[in-house]
Amino acid sequence: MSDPRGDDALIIATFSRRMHLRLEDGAVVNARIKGKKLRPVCGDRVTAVPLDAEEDWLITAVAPRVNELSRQNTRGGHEVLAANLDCLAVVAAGVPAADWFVVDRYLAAAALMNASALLVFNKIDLVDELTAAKPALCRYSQAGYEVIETCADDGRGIAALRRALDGKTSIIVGQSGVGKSSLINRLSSAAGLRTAEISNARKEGRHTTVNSQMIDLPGGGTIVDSPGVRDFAPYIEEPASVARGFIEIDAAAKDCRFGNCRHLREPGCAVKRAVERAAIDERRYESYRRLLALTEKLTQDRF
Ligand SMILES: Nc1nc2c(ncn2[C@@H]2O[C@H](COP(=O)(O)OP(=O)(O)OP(=O)(O)O)[C@@H](O)[C@H]2O)c(=O)[nH]1
Ligand SMILES: [Mg+2]
Ligand SMILES: [Zn+2]
Repeated sequence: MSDPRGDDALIIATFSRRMHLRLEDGAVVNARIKGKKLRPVCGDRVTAVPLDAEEDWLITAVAPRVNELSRQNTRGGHEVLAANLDCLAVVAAGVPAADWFVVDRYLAAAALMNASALLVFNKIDLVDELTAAKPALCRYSQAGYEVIETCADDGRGIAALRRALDGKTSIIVGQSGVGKSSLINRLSSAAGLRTAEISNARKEGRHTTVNSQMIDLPGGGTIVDSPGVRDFAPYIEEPASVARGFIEIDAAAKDCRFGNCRHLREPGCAVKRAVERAAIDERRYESYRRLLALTEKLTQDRF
């Protein structure tokens, strides 16, 4: 029996305005949302009440969030994708070809929401693509990111991935077709997520996963499978915070002459110096500059 004030429940799947909730007693129920203002996402704690003569429950309130993964949309607004996360597992692969700028922006999103981040390079059975990606992967390790190489087909790297996710609430993100759902199916044999071959002609994913859902991992912890993207930019309120999204740039910035250095053309910029002597990867720096420019543009548009 639920008490009249409503159950404290967890959102474990979202289908537009319809949700799956896990109640305190572990039961999973369907739910819809009261009114138009509430926008619960996977990972949200919500208050829900059962409805008379209906199977659905009604979500009446969303608890304050520890953090949220939000994406910028084109008109300066933003959309929350998931909430209350400990870790973002960013997946790339050789096929479809990795877009490292998208990877960078997910890694930045993790840092800015105070979640840990993990770069997963999947499909290492595609040996030529792995060889081609190695220099890029090394630069991420050197910058201080945890990098795990996996093959969802034969299971290589899955134990390391499991250890990295153990006990945490994580989300798996990345381009369509890189193997996010396949990796979760490997991590949990009960997951049974739908996967599909990428298109032959364009070597792109088919956007097989269309909604976010949370899957419990057998060793503890839980992971949200999310729809693949073509592009992603985190929602960032202040351009000054962009540097915090790039851990090696943030570390170098401590030695800049000016506290408000944007690391572009300022004198005494320790970040530019580090790029010049190749201590910071030039492409990562370019990624920082692109995200800063985008954030500045969108911030201006908001006013
Ligand atoms: N060769 C190879 N293929 C893989 C590997 N992992 C996944 N695949 C294949 O890649 C294709 C896409 O896998 P999915 O798991 O559906 O990819 P996804 O990232 O979930 O894609 P979306 O749901 O569209 O975002 C499928 O045909 C998988 O069998 C791998 O390690 N090696
Ligand atoms: Mg998928
Ligand atoms: Zn600087």
